[in-house]
Amino acid sequence: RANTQKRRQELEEHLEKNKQLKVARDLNDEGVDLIFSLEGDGQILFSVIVSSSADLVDFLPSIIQTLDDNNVSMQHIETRPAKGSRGVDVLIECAAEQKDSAVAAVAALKRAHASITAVRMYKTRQDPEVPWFPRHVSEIDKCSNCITKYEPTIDPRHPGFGDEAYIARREELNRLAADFRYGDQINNVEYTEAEHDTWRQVFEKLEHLHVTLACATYRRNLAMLLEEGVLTKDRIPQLRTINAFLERRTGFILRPCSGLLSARDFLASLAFRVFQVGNSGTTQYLRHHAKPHHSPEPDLIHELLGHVPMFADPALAQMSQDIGLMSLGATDEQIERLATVYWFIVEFGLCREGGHLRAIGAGLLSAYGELQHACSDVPEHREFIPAETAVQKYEDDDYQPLYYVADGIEEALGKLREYAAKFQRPFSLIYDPFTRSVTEVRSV
Ligand code: HBI
Ligand code: FE
Repeated sequence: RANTQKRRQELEEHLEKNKQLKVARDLNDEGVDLIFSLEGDGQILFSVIVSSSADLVDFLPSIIQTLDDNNVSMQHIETRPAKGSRGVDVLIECAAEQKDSAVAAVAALKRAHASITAVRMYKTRQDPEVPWFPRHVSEIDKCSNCITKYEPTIDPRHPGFGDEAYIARREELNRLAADFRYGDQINNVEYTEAEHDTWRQVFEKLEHLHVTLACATYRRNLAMLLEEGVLTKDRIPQLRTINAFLERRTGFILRPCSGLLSARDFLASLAFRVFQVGNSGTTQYLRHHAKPHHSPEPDLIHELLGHVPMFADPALAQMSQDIGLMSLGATDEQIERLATVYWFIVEFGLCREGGHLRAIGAGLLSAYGELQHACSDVPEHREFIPAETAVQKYEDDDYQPLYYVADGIEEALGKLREYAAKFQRPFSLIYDPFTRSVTEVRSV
């Protein structure tokens, strides 16, 4: 049966090809140079160059009329003196809803006016504008555009709103991060005793919850981080120390940034296994004890206690990089979708282990209030399906009312790769881990 189906398909393809050849022959018989074969469904864009020996005023109206009669619309028109001989060339960019009307219109152009000497039909180059994207890890220097959201200087929702000392400290740390360039050694930051103390308090509080609510991967990696002395309960670690560990595990490296980045810039760095971390002061976490929501902006506790143990996992690292690679040169709409997938899986994802819900998302693993909420039966839980997750609205100002659940990290990675295969982009990218660069591959 499979064989019959295959033969039928071959036959259909053969017929389809011959039909196109016939179209080409018919047009050539009409004296039209057809530079391509018409194929595919949906709107077709094409260009024609009409050459005439007459004055523009004499034959232009008949061209316009002919296109209109055949349901072809004009999108652009320009004229120039014909090469070598007397007369004019008219270039018209056209759009047709149907292949047949395009063919009929072009054939009719040849007969539209006695003065028309040649008609040539071209495929319009359809290069949509591809936004700039980094090709090498060093170009992440250009991906540090911060967006203004949840600023403690202007936003009363920020726990540090109105706290002068906190705002000054935050500015100081952000300035240090903003000066960072590829290849620089990361500055060590001197934290105050109060900041270390906040770190310890949050660490201890989370530690208890992680026993029952963090996924096995997180617990295993956190144990390793503690055992190797990379993370300690009573001192805030330095990024350099963390990087030495992460680079060995998955090749991910942390790079300081000065706050909340645009989704495009943030995702682009993931393509190179670079994670841009905000390191605003930790002091405000004390206030979170009263209102234990997740932090409104990326801060060290979230980055280091939430993300780092997860980035040490090969499957999660790969999934983050895949999302990053998909984001390079993507449209704004695609960026929005990828940011949403990232949000629901890397930040707020859950998985099932032994019949229980466990957190894999860093936004949950670093926020004891939301961690308990997410794993309780209060919010809605849905199966993680990237294409559906990508278009779900999310809450970034309060607990999520809805969480996505994967069978595990590897299963989530598998689904993401299926989604990636269907992701439309006019080129594909090859990532070279040896040079940390991407190369564009275009099909002609
Ligand atoms: N910027 N520094 C930083 N850290 C994030 O976690 C982050 C960001 N910008 C955008 C963003 N996250 C979200 O839009 C993700 O869903 C992509
Ligand atoms: Fe995060």
